[in-house]
Amino acid sequence: MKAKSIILQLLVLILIVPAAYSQPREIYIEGHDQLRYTVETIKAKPGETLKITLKTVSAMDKSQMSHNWVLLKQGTDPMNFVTKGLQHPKSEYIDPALTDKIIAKTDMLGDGETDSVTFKVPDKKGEYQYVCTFRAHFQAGMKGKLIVE
Ligand SMILES: [Cu+2]
Repeated sequence: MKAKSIILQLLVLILIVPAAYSQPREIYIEGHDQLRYTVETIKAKPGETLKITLKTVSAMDKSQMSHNWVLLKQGTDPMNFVTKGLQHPKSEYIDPALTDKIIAKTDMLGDGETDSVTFKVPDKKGEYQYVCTFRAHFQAGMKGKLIVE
C-alpha cells in the first residue's frame, strides 16, 4: 500500500512539475506616441520561456502610428536592420532578406491592438536589442534590450 502511494505521488510530480516550469514568464509592454516602449530593459535567464505582450496606445491613425516589437539576434546592427526595412512597408518595415536576424517578433499594431509572442530566451548570455521597425521609430528611441544573465 505504501509503495502504491509513493508511485502515485511520483506520478503527480511527473505530471505537474514540467507544467509549472514550462509556464512562460509574461511581460507586458505598451508602445506610445512618444515613441517609447514602457519596458526598455528585460532581464532573463538563459533558456527561459518569455511571453511578450505588446499593446499600442495612440491618438493617431494606424497608418501614421504603429508599433511592433522585434528582438534581434546578437551581432545584428539594429540601425542597418530598420534602415533596410524602410523599403518594405508591406512587410511591416522588415526586409524579407533579414528575417533570419529575428529571434521573436509581434505584429505591427495600431491603437488598441495587442499581440503576444512566446519564445525561448537564447542560451548565450549577453545583450540582445529589440526595436520597433515602423519608419524612424528606432532612430527616435523606440528600442530596448534583453539582458540574458
Ligand atoms: Cu513604433
